[in-house]
Amino acid sequence: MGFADKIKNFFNRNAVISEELFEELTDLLVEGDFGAAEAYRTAEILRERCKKNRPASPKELSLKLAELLEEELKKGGMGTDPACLSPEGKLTVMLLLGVNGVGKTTSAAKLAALYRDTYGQKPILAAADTFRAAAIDQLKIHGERLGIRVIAHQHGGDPAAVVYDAIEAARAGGGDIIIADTAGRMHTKSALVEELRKIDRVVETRAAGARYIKYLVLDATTGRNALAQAAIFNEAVSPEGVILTKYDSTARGGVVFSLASELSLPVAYLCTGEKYGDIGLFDPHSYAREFAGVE
Ligand SMILES: Nc1nc2c(ncn2[C@@H]2O[C@H](COP(=O)(O)OP(=O)(O)OP(=O)(O)O)[C@@H](O)[C@H]2O)c(=O)[nH]1
Ligand SMILES: [Mg+2]
Repeated sequence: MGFADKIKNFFNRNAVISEELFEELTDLLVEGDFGAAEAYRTAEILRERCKKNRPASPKELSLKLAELLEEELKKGGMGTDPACLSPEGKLTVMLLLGVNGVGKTTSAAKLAALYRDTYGQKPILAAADTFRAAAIDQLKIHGERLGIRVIAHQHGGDPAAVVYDAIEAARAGGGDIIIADTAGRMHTKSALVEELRKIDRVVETRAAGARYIKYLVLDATTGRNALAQAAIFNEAVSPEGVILTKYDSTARGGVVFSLASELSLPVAYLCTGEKYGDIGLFDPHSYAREFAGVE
């Protein structure tokens, strides 16, 4: 049984609100990818709140949990519009970072489609993952399917030069938003930081005043491992936010609460499938309710 069904069953029971119930809930939160200390703290706050205002049933308790989790997400900065949506008509440069296979290229294509179709912007995709030969073709195929321009160089080329050309193309009237796919992997942290510094300099000099946003892409199915990746990237490159992918299969999703409480790193977008439309702005209210099994 998946986690979503487990938590639903837990709250759908006909049980009294007892100490055992809180202990069971603590274990369940850990199973849902909460850290142990955080699960304990969450159950403790909930227990305190229930003393003042006793829920009549586990179902009512699930509503209280959802409320508490939503507060925690908002405290961690989630649910505010990402800077890229402010209506200033400035060029936006988005860089997608993350370890192998988390969904960077797919998310770049999804974002491009979203910005064009929902926000009426003209996106340019930049194939700044020049590390892997197939990566460039993969992005080009997305571009062709979507009818969105892709700026690409040869395999092994300089990612900063790709971003440079994408900025030139946008300045020449070809776009409002550049979405750059990167190799983003950490063969070494210093190599990653060095590569990003070069891109930073290109953006600063060629697109001064642009909104420049680094998103860390994390795979929800990797559980607590995603938090470890986030901690490393947070320290090395301070991304503005997270794109959480693959929140559609067996993902348990509790790691998002740790991103909020431990790193204050907001999730900006949630991806729920492989199709272009399977992306949306992260909504703390519905995320917390879904996690707590509230229908
Ligand atoms: N189910 C599901 N699959 C996804 C999602 N996002 C990406 N994928 C799949 O995950 C796999 C890897 O996605 P990519 O976009 O190639 O990942 P990447 O980070 O660019 O990978 P590298 O370039 O190899 O580092 C592909 O099979 C995608 O279809 C999602 O939200 N849900
Ligand atoms: Mg890729």
